[in-house]
Amino acid sequence: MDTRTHFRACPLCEAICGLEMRVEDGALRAIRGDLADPFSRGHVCPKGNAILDLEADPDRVRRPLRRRGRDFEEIGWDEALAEAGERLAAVQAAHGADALAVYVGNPNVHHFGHIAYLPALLRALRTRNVFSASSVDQWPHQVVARAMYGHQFLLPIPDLDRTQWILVLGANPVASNGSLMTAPGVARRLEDLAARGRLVVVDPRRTETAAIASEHLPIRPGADALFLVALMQELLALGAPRLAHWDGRLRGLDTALEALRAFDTAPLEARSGIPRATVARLARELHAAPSAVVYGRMGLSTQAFGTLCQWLIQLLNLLSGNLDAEGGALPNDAVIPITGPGTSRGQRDRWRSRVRGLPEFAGELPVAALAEEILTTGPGQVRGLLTCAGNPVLSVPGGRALDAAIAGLDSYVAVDIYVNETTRHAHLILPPASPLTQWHYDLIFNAFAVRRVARLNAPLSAQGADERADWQILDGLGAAHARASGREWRAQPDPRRMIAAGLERGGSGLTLADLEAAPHGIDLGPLRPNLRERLETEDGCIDCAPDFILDDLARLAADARATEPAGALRLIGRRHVRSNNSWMHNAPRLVKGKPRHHLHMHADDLAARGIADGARVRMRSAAGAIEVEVRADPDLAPGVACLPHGFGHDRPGTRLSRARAVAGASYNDLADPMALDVPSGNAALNGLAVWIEPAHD
Ligand SMILES: Nc1nc2c(c(=O)[nH]1)N[C@H]1C(S)=C(S)[C@@H](COP(=O)(O)OP(=O)(O)OC[C@H]3O[C@@H](n4cnc5c(=O)[nH]c(N)nc54)[C@H](O)[C@@H]3O)O[C@H]1N2
Ligand SMILES: Nc1nc2c(c(=O)[nH]1)N[C@H]1C(S)=C(S)[C@@H](COP(=O)(O)OP(=O)(O)OC[C@H]3O[C@@H](n4cnc5c(=O)[nH]c(N)nc54)[C@H](O)[C@@H]3O)O[C@H]1N2
Ligand code: SF4
Ligand SMILES: [Mo]
Repeated sequence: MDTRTHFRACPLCEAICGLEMRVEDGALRAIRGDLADPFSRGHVCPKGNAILDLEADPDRVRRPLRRRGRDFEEIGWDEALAEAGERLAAVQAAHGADALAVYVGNPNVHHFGHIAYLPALLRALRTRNVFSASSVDQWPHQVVARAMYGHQFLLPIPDLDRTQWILVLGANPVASNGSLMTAPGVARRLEDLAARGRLVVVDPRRTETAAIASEHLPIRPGADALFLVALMQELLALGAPRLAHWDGRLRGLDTALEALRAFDTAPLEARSGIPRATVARLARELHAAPSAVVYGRMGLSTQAFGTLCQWLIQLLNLLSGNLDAEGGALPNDAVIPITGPGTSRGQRDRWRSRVRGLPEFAGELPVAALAEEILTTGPGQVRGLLTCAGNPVLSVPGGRALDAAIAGLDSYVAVDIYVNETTRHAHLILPPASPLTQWHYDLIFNAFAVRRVARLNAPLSAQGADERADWQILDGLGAAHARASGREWRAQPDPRRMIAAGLERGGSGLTLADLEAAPHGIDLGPLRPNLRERLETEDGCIDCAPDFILDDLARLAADARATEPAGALRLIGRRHVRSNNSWMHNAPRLVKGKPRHHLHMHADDLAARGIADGARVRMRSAAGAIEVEVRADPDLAPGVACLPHGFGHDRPGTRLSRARAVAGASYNDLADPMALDVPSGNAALNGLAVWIEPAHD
């Protein structure tokens, strides 16, 4: 038997763990963590192993599919690409450029052949109706980075391995493996941190991360901005801020601090459930720690005050002397830069969505507006769709309406590897070859990592003659669309050449050959201060008081005084280490064992409604209703309900034989597309008011 090992970074989450893959007689047989990867040091999670399932999945689409009635037929690549280009061009010729919408999903960012090739295609399509998973995820981070530091990707990352004190809000890295903080084996890193210093977790649920923390504060959903304003007030009360590093480089600080000092935080305890004295003690700890960092993620970004939360976090890190400081929060100066010349800094409000008038950010509109852009008639109505690695029917608020809207489109082309809840409506599905057959460099996650690292990933095996790589499909689509619309298309270079050009632009001195000689990756050391030199604002200063963010304080003040709707619970999400958004429930390794799609509630809330543990309940919000099984959960505070997103796999016409068995219901059939974090337009998914009662058969 011919046996060999291959080393590659895992493409399934932000942790980018090095994997060791055993290949026997040309077939992938086993996966384990790559002990020689200096960053991940052998870490692997159940999803990494489930690559075996993905590679072997009989449901996976491997040839282009064309709709035929209610089913699909396989067709050849040349025909598929030509027809896809014609369909997209025809919609635009008949109804204008904006009649074509594009939705770009999460896995794009995990494949060089997607992320590096999308910009050229999007430019060629010339539509203003571009949407992505970013506006149900991290837009507040990008909007704040752009407003304060001048570039959407100048994101300070927690210096996790060196900090002495960390306040984690609305993130559960032990389950999610960390986000906007690439840190493979993050649980061990957090345990080490808690042992040498303090790890404080603010989360309505006692999560897996809270369980290893020094302290857990169960907050009421959506109360974080108020909590952070109070924390800032307490920090300011401890004395002058530590700003020597920023001499002459801060604009608007007095304006910001004046607004925050004047803000009425009297409702803090009633609204958040956290006593003022606790906040004052945390401020003293933050002030006294030799190094410290405040970090907030999904639970903060996808709530009604996502932008205020992220702005307050930046200011807390700044004023406690921890911004751009070792052990604090520092941007990663990656060897392939994603900021600086030639990159998109992230403009705001150059155009607005047709129906609701929502401002654009970084060339995209909020995806919460996609369904209405399809369903509302009139000039500029969306009539065609291109999705690339996305499942918006399960991922964006108002999923049911979007499902119906997509079903009625004139043309829908999907670049995807499954016939799922969204792509089942496609006229054409174009499936990329396995990522294991491609060259790959993590453009984004090396740049958001807690250390300076670089890793080039070589193909494990050759792409088949009857397969097309992701980058070839995107390039081919661009060419076919240009041909059909009588325009020019400049073919894109292959990934190796793109990666080499990126390295050269970065000027680190590292070459493709250097990376190729280090198949386990290269460690270039810890994060180092560099934000001050990299600020991209017009005047080179940090803007501490962007108008459109300060304006939102009035909305926060109103929320702090609002009364709870009668009988409502507040719904939040949940991630599990064996799940990955909506698309890995077809992997046997991940879905075996007890079901994980249940609604969780506190036993008192069940009793008050006469609901038995394990029963089916009917849950309703202002936007929709679903039915799902419920479980009592002692880790949830009363008044809070908790449901994972990405389920609801029982719709007809999909090819997901395993996922059907764990159908569950979709969180986003309840989530309200009108509920937004106003300054960014990001969806407010968490903190949704829901009413729950026993389901009647
Ligand atoms: N209620 C609620 N909603 C949420 C969230 C939440 O916490 N709660 N989380 C949000 C977040 S953070 C995100 S990122 C979004 C995710 O939203 P989406 O990106 O829309 O959803 P995914 O489930 O990641 O779907 C990924 C799609 O990519 C396909 N795919 C997988 N690998 C490849 C590949 O290599 N190439 C191609 N072309 N396709 C591939 C899969 O088949 C699937 O269709 O969901 C958001 N929605
Ligand atoms: N296993 C697994 N890993 C994943 C994913 C997955 O689906 N499964 N998805 C990947 C993706 S696309 C992303 S973006 C990352 C996300 O990574 P994380 O941000 O770590 O994601 P979550 O686990 O959703 O953590 C959000 C936390 O916020 C809490 N929360 C909800 N509402 C509030 C609130 O109002 N205030 C506070 N303080 N907390 C609140 C929730 O209880 C939850 O514990 O995970 C990635 N990794
Ligand atoms: S933690 Fe993330 S990168 Fe590491 S093996 Fe699991 S899914 Fe892959
Ligand atoms: Mo995400």
